Amino acid sequence: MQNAAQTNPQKYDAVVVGAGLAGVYALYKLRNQGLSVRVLEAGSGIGGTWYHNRYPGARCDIESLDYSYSFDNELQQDWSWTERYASQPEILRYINHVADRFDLREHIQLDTKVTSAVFDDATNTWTVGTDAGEHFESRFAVMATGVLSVPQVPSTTGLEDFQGEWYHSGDWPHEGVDVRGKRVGVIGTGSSGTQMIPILADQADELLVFQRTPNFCMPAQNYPIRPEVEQEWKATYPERRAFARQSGFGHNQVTNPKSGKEVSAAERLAELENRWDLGGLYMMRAFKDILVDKEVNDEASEFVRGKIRSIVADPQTAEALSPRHLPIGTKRLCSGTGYYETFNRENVTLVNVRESPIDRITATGVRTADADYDVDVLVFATGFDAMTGALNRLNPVGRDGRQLRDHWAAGPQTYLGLTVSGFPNMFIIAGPGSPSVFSNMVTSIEQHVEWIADAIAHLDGNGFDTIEASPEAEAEWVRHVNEVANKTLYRDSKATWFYGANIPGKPVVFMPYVGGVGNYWNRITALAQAGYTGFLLD
Ligand code: N01
Repeated sequence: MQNAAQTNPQKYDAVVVGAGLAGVYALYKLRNQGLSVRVLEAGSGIGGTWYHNRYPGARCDIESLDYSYSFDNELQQDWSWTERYASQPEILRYINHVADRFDLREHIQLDTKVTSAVFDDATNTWTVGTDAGEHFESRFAVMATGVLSVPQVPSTTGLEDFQGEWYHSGDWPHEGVDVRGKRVGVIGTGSSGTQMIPILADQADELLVFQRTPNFCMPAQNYPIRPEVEQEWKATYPERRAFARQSGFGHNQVTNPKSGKEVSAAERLAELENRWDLGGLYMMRAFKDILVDKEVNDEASEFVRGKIRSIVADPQTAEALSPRHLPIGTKRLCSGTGYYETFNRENVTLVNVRESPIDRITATGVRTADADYDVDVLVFATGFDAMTGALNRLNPVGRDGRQLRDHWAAGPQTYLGLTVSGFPNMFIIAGPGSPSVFSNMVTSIEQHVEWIADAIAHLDGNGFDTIEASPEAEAEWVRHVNEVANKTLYRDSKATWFYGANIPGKPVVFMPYVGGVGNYWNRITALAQAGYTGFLLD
């Protein structure tokens, strides 16, 4: 028998899926434009990534004064960040503050997983269904579903036999995990693993780090924000935000305009030392061609390997921790505190699972090709089904019954990372084909939400019902996204989640747009101003 919610869909102008930084701003913006908006969020709280990723040491790798909304000057003047790089709890407090400050909560429905989204050609409406059997009808569907929101636990056999506790970094228990007196195993040494490993090493009796591929991990150089730094940022926010929007990566880190090849060896070394001291992602701004020229990249890579050798006491461990599989930066650079130093501790062991792969999980721990390692707690810091995972699972159905999963069978096809041909009035925030994960996500989110709000205003102001990417424009954009990536060292670095390579069976296609946040923004703005070039308006 159907209940009332099933028979009587609730009607809104826009349904937004997800209440992370993207969904919250989309709600604010569209509501202020006069639309009725419903945000549907699977979690029991708002915050998206920052709600779920509560592992020890979770922290942003973009400076907090940059990684924050710019849309309201009073907000950015009132809010005070305590640290250079904000911790997960602080960012979560910030998002909740924004929701309260702008009276957004009443429009957000928590504990509601969207299970379907179907476009009706006859009425030009989306019908969005939830796991509770509710239905929502709306003219616009805004997918703020996140790009690193589907945790990936490898299909290692035997996990069901494991008698201890196990967790994924992206789905961490809210009450925390007490590892005192325990033997802990961490599988994975990406951004999540490298952040949590030093803290778990401090808390646990013993820590085993199962590493398949070493990553470059920069010292974050995190510290409390000095009052004069905060004041300076707040006095110059308009210029700083404008700079970020026109920059390569959507933040205020300045890239050295020089090629690594036009300076002397001494100057190159001094610049690399300087970037190491600045910390985190600054290393990738050392030279304008660090991600394009292999020789320049090789020198930076070797510089960091030298740092690893100087920190890690045991030469064999230092070598095992030294990345040699990918040019520096072609997998997201890690930014942590005390990561390499951790391997000098007596209670920490590095297990090289590239040399001796994990065979299976047993009742008591991890079995590799040549040993058994017993653990009480097993942590999967094994990443996400990035960029397409959430949308492919939701699998929206567009015009003529076309399923997104089919349309994306050979890899994500989008126009500008914002829209998909055959899916009218559906927008993706920070989707594949946009700078997204390759940028300060807050800058990219704001750019997308504002573009979407303007597009809706344009439709309404000109008597159109729908906007839809043309198949030709979409194909050309996908070609362009790949063309740009192929001019960089990403071309030869396919073994990363940027390519979907971490998910068995996922098409190996480069997903983000690396043409630069400023260039991208100017392009999508110009296309809109020219009357939405590449779109079909009806
Ligand atoms: O995930 P990852 P993450 N057996 O995919 C290993 C953002 N982020 O959660 O490289 C053994 O990078 C895998 O090994 P390999 C950031 O954009 C940001 O750490 O496939 N190992 C790798 O070491 C980041 O890039 C922040 O050989 C297995 C690790 O697990 C993105 O999220 C913090 C394995 C996964 O690394 C994802 O980062 C956290 C297996 N079967 C996340 N399967 C900050 O802002 C996987 N691995 C700082």
